[in-house]
Amino acid sequence: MTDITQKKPIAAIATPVGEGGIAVIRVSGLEAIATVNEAFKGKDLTKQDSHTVHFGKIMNKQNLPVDEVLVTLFHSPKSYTGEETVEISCHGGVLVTQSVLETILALGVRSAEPGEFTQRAFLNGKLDLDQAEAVADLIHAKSSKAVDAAHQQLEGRLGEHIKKFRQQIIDATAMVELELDFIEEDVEFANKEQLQKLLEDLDTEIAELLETYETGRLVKDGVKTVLIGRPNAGKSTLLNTLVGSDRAIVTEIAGTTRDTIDADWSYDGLLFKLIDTAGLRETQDVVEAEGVKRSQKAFEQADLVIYLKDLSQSFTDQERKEIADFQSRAKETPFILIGTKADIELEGGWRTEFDLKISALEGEKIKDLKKLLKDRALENKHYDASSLLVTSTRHRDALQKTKEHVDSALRALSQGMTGDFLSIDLRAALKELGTITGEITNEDVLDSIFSRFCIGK
Ligand SMILES: Nc1nc2c(ncn2[C@@H]2O[C@H](COP(=O)(O)OP(=O)(O)OP(=O)(O)O)[C@@H](O)[C@H]2O)c(=O)[nH]1
Ligand SMILES: [Mg+2]
Repeated sequence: MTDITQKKPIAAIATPVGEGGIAVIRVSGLEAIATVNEAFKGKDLTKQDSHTVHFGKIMNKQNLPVDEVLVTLFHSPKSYTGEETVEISCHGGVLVTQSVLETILALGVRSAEPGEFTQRAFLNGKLDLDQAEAVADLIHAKSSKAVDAAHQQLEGRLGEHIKKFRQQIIDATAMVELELDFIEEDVEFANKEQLQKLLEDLDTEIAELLETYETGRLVKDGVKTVLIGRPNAGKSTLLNTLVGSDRAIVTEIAGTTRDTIDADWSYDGLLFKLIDTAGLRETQDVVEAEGVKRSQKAFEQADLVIYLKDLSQSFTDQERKEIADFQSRAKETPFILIGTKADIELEGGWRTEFDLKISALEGEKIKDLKKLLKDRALENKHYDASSLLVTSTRHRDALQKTKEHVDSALRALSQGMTGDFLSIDLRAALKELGTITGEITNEDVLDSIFSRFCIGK
């Protein structure tokens, strides 16, 4: 662990703003305990052990009580930030909490920026950068699978992989450098095959980790699922059925939905971001035409498309063409063809294969549809709860660049280039890996990462 640097103390309310049983104000930094002690009426906090809790009152400058509180003390380095830390639990009213915070700020403590506690934890070596990012992911997680993925990262599972990759590169570098030492004596590259195998294995392992990103992204951000079809097909009805409330307006008038409507829906731990759209048709109505445009745009960003066909109406040429279009693009965007209004289905068979025929009105096959959505969303993507997923584009980009450098080293090796060429590639690969865990970083990256946090974390 790096040495702990205690910076000037910062403070913030760590619990959500609003009325609650209790609220917590966190103070961290140099002499945080002595500073809070100035406003604390109770035991002398500077004489208490780490990880102890004390009852007392916070008093303002006029020596009037602000609130009765419990303070928890953490001595450096045994705290979240690594610094000396005090957590003040006060009554959970908006005004009370604010007054306690202001009393602490009046002692010369600065208001914390978003994520500043976690940033200090990172700078003090308490967390790797990818773990700090996992803290933000955990806070923002909207489904149980997203929570699982963030936990994996927080436990350091990604960091372990990165450390292993680093070691492999260091081993490769050692082999290359051995060759460099002997170059004047014209020694053959004795370990060429061994080096090649090492780099090839590394290349495969990075590629395997990279492959998890597609699933990781869906798990973390949710599956963008677009409901598409002709006016009156029953899109809004299905959206309402899935989310279990009247989120979208449903009428028998074709062209009811004008704008796209978003709703979050979770199934079996996976978040779906459902998007209901305006029915696809040629129209003179400017508002509806704009809606149709938006439907098409929603489709372009979709992870999954559900095309709904009203089974009480025979196919139009336009519908056949649309379905064929979606089917031809199904490789890039998974596509489900659903027949709706099965309760009033036309007599006579269909030449088209439906994935399912449902009736939202009678609740028929809705369970099967939910399961189908999940299966299709994660189809061809390996997922099991214990597997590590790359969920951030920042990590994916760095892994991709690492792989490019390893590829380039492999090419140099096969072309019989000298060791110094390989060294350049290997050093560049190491550098990329270092950006994931935060050994190598710059302020812009840190700012953008920690600005995602809430104040008080
Ligand atoms: N019988 C029957 N009627 C349904 C079913 N699902 C929807 N409907 C009816 O079909 C009509 C149109 O439903 P909507 O959900 O508004 O259709 P939409 O696809 O959103 O239509 P637009 O917004 O106009 O594009 C309404 O009168 C619904 O009550 C069903 O399963 N069975
Ligand atoms: Mg609608």
